[in-house]
Amino acid sequence: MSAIPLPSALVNRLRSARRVAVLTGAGISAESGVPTFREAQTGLWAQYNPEELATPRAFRRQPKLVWEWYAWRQQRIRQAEPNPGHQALVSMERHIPEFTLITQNVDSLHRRAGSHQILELHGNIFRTKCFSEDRPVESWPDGDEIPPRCPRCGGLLRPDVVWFGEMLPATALHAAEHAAATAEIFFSIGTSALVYPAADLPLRALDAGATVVEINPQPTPLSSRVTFSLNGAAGEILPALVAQAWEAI
Ligand code: BV8
Repeated sequence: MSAIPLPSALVNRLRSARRVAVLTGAGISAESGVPTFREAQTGLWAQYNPEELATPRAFRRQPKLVWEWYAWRQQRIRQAEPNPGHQALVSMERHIPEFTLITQNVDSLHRRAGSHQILELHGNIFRTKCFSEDRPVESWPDGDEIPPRCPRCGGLLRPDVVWFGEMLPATALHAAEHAAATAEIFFSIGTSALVYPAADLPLRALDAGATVVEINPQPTPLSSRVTFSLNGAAGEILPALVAQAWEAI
């Protein structure tokens, strides 16, 4: 039995739930060693504000710098492994008839952990697309030019992530909004709840009468609104929640 005291009302509600939606942010990957989006950047990147680099404007002005920032992040993520928080969500998916995992993360760690129903709201750092055509590019000839160029049109290649000021993928966003509006329980895990429209999803769930649970060691603008605010690390709380809901019986 896990040592972490969790509200029995939540454990019982989760055990009998049929429709659950989960929104994750960078915090769920923190215990895998992937720096969160807003924590201090290290080394070469310490002088840059991620919200300024993750924009089309930054790419137009300094394409090489932005491409190299993403290449550095890709390398950090490749060295990371899914952690017990990611794995607990794989277990949860197995126990819940209608389970939707919505992530703001671009790191593929949920997929590597074994989750299936994943909605990537902000794209994926390991996919590349042409900046001019806005179409995916699977491969391109080796060369010294950074960023590399589109083999179809010669435009610059960029990571297939959603930058600030860019629209989210409509299909994923609509599916996420539907999941938020119909969930019995909505989890907001490891996100500062600052970035829209993702941060709107737990509010939609609240408006629809769902039980909303936040898991975060720090308070966020959402904390005062949720049904249960669990202050701690996702890698500790989620395994305890799954154990108490389905393994302790
Ligand atoms: C949009 C991908 C419509 C790239 C990201 C002006 C002009 C245009 C738009 C706006 C504007 N003003 C505001 C907006 C809207 C803007 C926005 O919300 N801005 C905010 C900052 C106010 N949103 C957008 O631009 C979105 N698009 O609105 O389009 C539009 C179009 C045109 C014109 C007008 C409108 C696009 C948003 C997507 C941006 N891309 N990422 C990349 O990764 O490089 S967002 C970025 O922030 C991250 O990737 C992440 O997805 C997102 C949220 O961050 P978090 O995941 O929450 O991470 P963070 O570091 O903030 O927090 C980590 C949390 O974990 C902390 O709370 C910490 O306590 C916790 N934690 C730490 N350890 C643990 C833990 N929790 C649990 N366990 C632990 N162990």
